[in-house]
Amino acid sequence: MWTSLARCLSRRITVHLEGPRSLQRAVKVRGFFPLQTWPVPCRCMRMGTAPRMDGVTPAIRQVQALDAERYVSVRWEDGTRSLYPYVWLRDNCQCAHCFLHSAKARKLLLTDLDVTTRLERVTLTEPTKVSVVWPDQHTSEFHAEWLKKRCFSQSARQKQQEELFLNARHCWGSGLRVPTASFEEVVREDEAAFAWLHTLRRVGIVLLKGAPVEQGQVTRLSKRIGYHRLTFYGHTWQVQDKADANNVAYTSEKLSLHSDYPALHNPPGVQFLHCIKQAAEGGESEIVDGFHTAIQLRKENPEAFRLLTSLRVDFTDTGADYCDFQVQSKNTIIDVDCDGQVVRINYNNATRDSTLDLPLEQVQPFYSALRAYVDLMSRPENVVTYRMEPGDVVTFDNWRLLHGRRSYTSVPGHARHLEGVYLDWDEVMSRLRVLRTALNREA
Ligand code: OGA
Ligand code: NM2
Ligand code: ZN
Ligand code: ZN
Repeated sequence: MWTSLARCLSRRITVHLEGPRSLQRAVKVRGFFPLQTWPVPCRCMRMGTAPRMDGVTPAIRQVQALDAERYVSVRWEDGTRSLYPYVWLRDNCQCAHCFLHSAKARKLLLTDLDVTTRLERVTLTEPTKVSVVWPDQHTSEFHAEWLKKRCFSQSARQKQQEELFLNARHCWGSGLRVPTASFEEVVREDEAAFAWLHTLRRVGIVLLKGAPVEQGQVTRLSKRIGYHRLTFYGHTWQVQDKADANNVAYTSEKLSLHSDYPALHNPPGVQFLHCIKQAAEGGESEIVDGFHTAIQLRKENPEAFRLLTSLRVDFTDTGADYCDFQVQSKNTIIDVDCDGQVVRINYNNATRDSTLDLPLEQVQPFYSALRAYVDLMSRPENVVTYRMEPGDVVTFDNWRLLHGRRSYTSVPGHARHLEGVYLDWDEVMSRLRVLRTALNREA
């Protein structure tokens, strides 16, 4: 069952990048998501270009040194051209003197790099091999495939970056049917693990079913990636109604939509939550696509978006757990990168500090902006509600999703219990790439 899901997931994504019409065809064929529940592509996606190199080494027709610009020009068999700066070629010489192949790392020191180097000659020694002789007679060889991948054109760079980081996202609203997979298959099978992580990246959430109903499962799952992220709440943490709770999560109260741990300057990228025991009544989960709703806010209320992306808010977390702690951070509610893309949401109303380091006249506008975003994300069309059952492990993007839980009734002898663990995206993406390479799969 999972194998077909895995095929379905990767096909779905490849097809999606080709455009919405073929997307609809794929949905009908596979039926994984009913059409209305498909994550709706929207402006907040960074569109990637789908096809990767087909494994056939591209051939070169001609190479030429452009001395005025200090570029090597590579004319490909299909008539297109790529330009490579001399300095970059010299810096990236692949010979054993300049590059340590066992570490796939540069040996050449920057202080030994002539950043205005000239070249003596460039020749095409084979249809797929370029040789450069430098003025000091040092020789570098570059393969066509290696060069093609590193072409400096805007479209080639975009394609390479999408392949490396999978930043294109499927946005969704209340119509999302939460992607589901088998816990045991993900732990045991590479194909299943790849599909899981790929969907976790693209959609932001995957619900794994059928985990043993005992502690230790989120640790097993984090070992599948590599290692977890330790915080002051411990290696793993138990979400239960506790006396003298050191966090509002450890009560039976409602948790409004939040991301975990904005009190850290680098909040955990990924979270796994395993339901060991569900409440007799209440305790349902709610999720929202924080990126999708932030883009909606930018459109509907640009001033609120501007304030939430520019004003830094204080967060605080004090207590004792793994050890005693007094954590303080300053984060914008919505983080954007230098291109203006939304990259992280930092919001937990419980840990937002009463210290608010803003000029007096910016306080009221900040509250109005925050309220506008919270009201927008809470609209029924943006919220997905589900109920975790024992054996479910929800895995989600803590930089993107806001999540909440309804209050629950604590019945003695039937205490609700979830076990959680944090990871970071670097480690999760690393595992995704390793699996992709091992399975020889497309982005
Ligand atoms: C939390 C949390 C969800 C739940 O502990 O931060 O979001 O369902 N818990 O209890
Ligand atoms: N827990 C669940 O931001 C937060 O305080 C999130 C973290 C206690 C580890 C809750
Ligand atoms: Zn060299
Ligand atoms: Zn939480």
